[in-house]
Amino acid sequence: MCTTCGCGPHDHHHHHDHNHGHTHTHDHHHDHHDHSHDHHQQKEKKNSRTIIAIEEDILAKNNRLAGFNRALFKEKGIFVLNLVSSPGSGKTTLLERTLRDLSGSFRCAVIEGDQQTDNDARRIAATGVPVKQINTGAGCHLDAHMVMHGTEAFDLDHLDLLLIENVGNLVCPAAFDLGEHHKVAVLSVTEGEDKPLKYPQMFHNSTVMLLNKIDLLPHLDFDVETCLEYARRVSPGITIFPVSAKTGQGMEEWYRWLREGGAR
Ligand SMILES: Nc1nc2c(ncn2[C@@H]2O[C@H](COP(=O)(O)OP(=O)(O)OP(=O)(O)O)[C@@H](O)[C@H]2O)c(=O)[nH]1
Ligand SMILES: [Mg+2]
Repeated sequence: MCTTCGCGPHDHHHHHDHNHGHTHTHDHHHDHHDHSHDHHQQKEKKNSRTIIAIEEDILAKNNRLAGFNRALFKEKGIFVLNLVSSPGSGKTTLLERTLRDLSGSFRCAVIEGDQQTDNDARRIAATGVPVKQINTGAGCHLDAHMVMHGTEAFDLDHLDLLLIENVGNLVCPAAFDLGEHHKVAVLSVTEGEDKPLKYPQMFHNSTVMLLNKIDLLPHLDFDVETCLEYARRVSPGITIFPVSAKTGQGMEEWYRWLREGGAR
């Protein structure tokens, strides 16, 4: 039994099947009596209230555990970033290059979140940096509980920078505080410049946006200025670094932010 979160020894990766759907309980015998219709509507109302209550409960529990994580990171002096993006924007490639360039200066560790496989953890391990893979199964995001137990893999007394790669998904990870200092949104130029407007919560909640794969710009119609304007529209203070994780272009600016941002 974990004294902080109350979970049992085999409960570390339980999945929060938070139900975004609707529970339709149609019986197909269309009854034309108003009574039955009212009853059906009341039932639907009650179901949707239950779903909202469950979601609020999940987020409240998550926020409480994120608070524990934040306090732990503060106590240990660890700077923590949560990388969020759609699948394939280049999070792992960015991490690989960042770690190869900076792990001589900072003591780093990585938590990798994916539904399945340890592919990304193996890529990070090849850089020599300690890494913990978390598989969320059906889950579409990391939560504070998973991260709390994920950090047990590391010697927190000897760590400066913890980088968390979230599950590739531009929606749900925006709602789940992990106790990080900042969310870092990665957007690659192949995804289209309108993504900040279409998924505003993710960009609004992020301190930094890494605009990745700029080496591909000559082959695309992507309008960088329009994209930056959209990002600033939903997140006025956002810091943006156009980068290429492949060629290394623009990475120095990102490293400067990391150094100044708190990774000592
Ligand atoms: N041209 C180019 N390709 C890149 C760049 N960064 C990443 N890629 C490629 O994009 C693909 C996806 O990169 P990953 O780093 O695996 O992306 P990810 O965001 O970690 O993906 P998930 O973990 O599956 O969400 C790979 O084929 C990378 O080689 C870049 O800056 N330029
Ligand atoms: Mg990855």
